[in-house]
Amino acid sequence: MARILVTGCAGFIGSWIAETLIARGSVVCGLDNFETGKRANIAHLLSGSASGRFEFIECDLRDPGAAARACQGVDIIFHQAALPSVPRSVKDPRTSHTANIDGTFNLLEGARAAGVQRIVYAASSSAYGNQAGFPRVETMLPMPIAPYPVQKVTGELYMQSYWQVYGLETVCLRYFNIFGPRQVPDSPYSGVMARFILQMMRGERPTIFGDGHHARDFTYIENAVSANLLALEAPAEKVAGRVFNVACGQSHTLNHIFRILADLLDFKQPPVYAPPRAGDIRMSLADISAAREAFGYDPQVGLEEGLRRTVAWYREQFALASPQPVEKGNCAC
Ligand code: UD2
Repeated sequence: MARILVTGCAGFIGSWIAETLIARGSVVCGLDNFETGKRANIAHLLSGSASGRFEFIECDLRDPGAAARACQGVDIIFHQAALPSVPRSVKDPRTSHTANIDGTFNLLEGARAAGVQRIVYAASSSAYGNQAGFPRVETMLPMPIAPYPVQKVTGELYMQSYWQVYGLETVCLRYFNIFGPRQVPDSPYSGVMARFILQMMRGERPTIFGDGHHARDFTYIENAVSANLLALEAPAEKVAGRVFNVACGQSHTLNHIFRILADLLDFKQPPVYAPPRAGDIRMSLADISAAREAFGYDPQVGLEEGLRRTVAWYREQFALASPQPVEKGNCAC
């Protein structure tokens, strides 16, 4: 059986990939440094029925020796470890540079030395920048604006180089605003969906940066996980050395997202509008036909269903974190 390494396994997307692989019968080794990942995201993998099929290594890919050791005996890698967020990279480019470029390079070097067969890499749709032309097609030249997309495009170029020079099968998946359960909601760098949901649940007015017409091709997590598993199984001649958009192929404005979430959460107040963030792109919309043709990617969960599931999950977490007092007369005992 292939030995699979998931980097960033305690993060939002990495924990979903690890969990799905284990549910399908794979044995998974997960790696995280907990810089943004959460122990709670892998607690269920470390105990219970999954525990025999999950091994965890706490390490930082900025350490070349640790990266090389993590690759020993590994056949496949899902490289999700990264320090995400455009505004974080604008504020502190060096820290995200070391995590995203040095960490990725160290992993590639470890993988090359260990004879790893394939790496599926978490690339970013922010690579396209603000150039003209929608939907975004993989043949467009990258035009990254902020340090974060520069780092992610660098990772793509390294992935393609290691395929061409060393024959390491690398597949780059450009994620378009993935959202869903487990996305961190309470950091200044949180994704907009998680942030708005938590703020509305707390009765706080969310802030929309810009006029609300900024739009994203928001993609529910299960669609992104399915793209990863399909990219793992696809023949090398279809995917190796290539870049693919992973999205839904529909763009939604922040005003629209605000309205759907306000309905789902029965939130009655208006948003606060603030100036756009430095480094933000205005709009994203993907052409997903390359992934469809190369490995049969077909996103199954649309925006509204994804938001319903996401809101339900945060409601459950919020209720667990702040139990309500039992009202008199409601007690069934
Ligand atoms: C997301 C990813 C990034 C990368 C990129 C690809 C996150 C946190 N970031 O960046 O890693 O993959 O997509 O395109 O998932 N916004 C508000 N109010 C808020 C927070 C955000 O209006 O409180 C706006 C923000 O200005 C932007 C949009 O929402 O216009 C999306 O922001 P984001 O931080 O969720 O994601 P993005 O697109 O910067």
